[in-house]
Amino acid sequence: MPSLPQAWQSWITENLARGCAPAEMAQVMVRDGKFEATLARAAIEEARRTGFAHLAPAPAPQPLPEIDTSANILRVPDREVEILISLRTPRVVLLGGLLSDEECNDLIAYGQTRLERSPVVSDADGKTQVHAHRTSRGAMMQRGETELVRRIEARLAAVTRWPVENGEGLQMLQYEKGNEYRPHYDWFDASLPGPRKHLERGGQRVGTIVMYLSDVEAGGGTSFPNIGLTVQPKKGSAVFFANTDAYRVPDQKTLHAGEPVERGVKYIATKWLRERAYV
Ligand SMILES: O=C(O)CCC(=O)C(=O)O
Repeated sequence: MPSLPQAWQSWITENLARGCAPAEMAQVMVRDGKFEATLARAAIEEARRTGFAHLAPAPAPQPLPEIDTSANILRVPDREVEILISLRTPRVVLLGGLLSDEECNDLIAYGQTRLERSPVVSDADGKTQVHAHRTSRGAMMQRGETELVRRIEARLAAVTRWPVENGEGLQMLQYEKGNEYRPHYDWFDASLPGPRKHLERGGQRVGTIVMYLSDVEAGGGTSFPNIGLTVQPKKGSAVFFANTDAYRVPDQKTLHAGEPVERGVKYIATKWLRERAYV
């Protein structure tokens, strides 16, 4: 571990000796030490190889939701979806025509009747709470709640090659003028007691799909401040991003925000994908 300060080298060896999980250690190093995830993982790996090989086998890369971006059209059983932009690190894919206009309108009409202020997860106890950082209103749906929801979920599973069972329920969200979701991560921070509780059911949120159900006259883009990217809402399109790498280390580059809507109303549906079945 020659390129790592002595204090961090000691921290790694002590935590490995205590039996801490390498993925969580890498997460702390990225967050608190501002190390690149690859360097953090390599340093932990080296420490395991040299001094702690007997404690646990080296972690193997795990599957992630993934979209085939080898062509400009992705054919799934019930639709042809356009591949508009594909970024490798962080993994971000912009999809065109994922939903039809009718599907967008029907999902809005269905969710519209039961909108409530959208919550965030408390760092302290994991309960959901209303917060000034998230001012949209939304409708939480059960997985498979209607034929339309089932159709969309099956399509998302085909597009991302990720089981329907690993998905949380769809959320339909409405942002009126001034509403926003300030920069945040979708992955759960295992070092905080509240988010850690959410990992018990289905594991980490390894992927996110934001589907745009409406155009927006001004504002309301989904921005990724750490990579200088903003996706403007276009009815029927969607942005997918992977929240962790294949070692389940959360990706700091996935910081993202729903920018304030300036004119018009923004409607989206979001889908969070877990590492295991979400039951
Ligand atoms: O409103 C958006 O564009 C992004 C939504 C979002 O960040 C989320 O639901 O996690």
